[in-house]
Amino acid sequence: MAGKKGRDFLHRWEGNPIIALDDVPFRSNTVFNGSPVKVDGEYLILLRVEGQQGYSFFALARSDNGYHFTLDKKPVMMPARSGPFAKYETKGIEDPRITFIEGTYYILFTAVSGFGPRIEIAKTTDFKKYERVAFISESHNKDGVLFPEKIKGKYARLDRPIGNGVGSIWISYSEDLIHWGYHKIVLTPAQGYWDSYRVGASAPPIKTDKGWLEIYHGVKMTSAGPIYRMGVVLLDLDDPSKVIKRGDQPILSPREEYERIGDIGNVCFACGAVLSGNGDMKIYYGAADTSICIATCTLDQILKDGF
Ligand code: BMA
Repeated sequence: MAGKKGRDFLHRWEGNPIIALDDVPFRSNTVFNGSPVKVDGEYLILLRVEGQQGYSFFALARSDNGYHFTLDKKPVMMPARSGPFAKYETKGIEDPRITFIEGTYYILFTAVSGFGPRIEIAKTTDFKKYERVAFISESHNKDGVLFPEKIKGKYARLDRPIGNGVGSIWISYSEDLIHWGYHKIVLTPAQGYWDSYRVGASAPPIKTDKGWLEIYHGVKMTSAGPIYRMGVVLLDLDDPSKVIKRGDQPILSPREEYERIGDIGNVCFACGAVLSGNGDMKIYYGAADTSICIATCTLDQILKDGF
């Protein structure tokens, strides 16, 4: 059920956080910003774990019900330390987002190095073997999410280059998932609103009969630092550079202690959602860069009242 009027639109699960440091079976610093996917009835979350060394890598969590997760004993993807990817992963790999297209799970993530963040793509078919494919942006770009199907014959993605200090959501298209073009701005920070400092795509877009539903993060800068909130925007099905509707209020804001206090406080940062056949949505989000939580609603509710 969506939240009460006057507070947040989304409903927080009472058992939050669902994954925290004590659930990680190897010594780490934090666990957050995980991308969920349902594979043959099993819920998987590809998690960002920050090691005590200081850089991030990925681990995998599994669950039968979407609420209680167990982590695999070892990380599944570490920053490359040799080969063609190593130079741009020296500071780690962050914020994976999974999209399933025609039998393959594609993972867009942020490779971080002294040259700045850039978007990289990897793929897996079984969550056992992960293959890096290519870097798909230059530096100072992150928050890459892939649409789950081709649009007018081309793959499409959203991302967030920082241009002139402004963090806006852009769209681009590709024939082969490697070479990208036709870049266009989709959403810019809204002056005077909760997302006035930066906006970035969070979950891979969800197809609905009303348009592409994008759960994004909006940042407001305050004298005490940034506040990361979750919001929604509806994009045109045939031309997702066109905004149909944009929420003027967030759907979730940091309020609980686990969202307020952590390595980076005041952060609710979604990386994905799982939609059931009956329209129930589980949105998985990183809280305060320190744990993973769930917030719920239904697709009908979000399309009707989320904006
Ligand atoms: C963003 C990303 C996220 C992080 C958020 C809040 O720029 O780095 O991984 O959750 O900042 O710190």
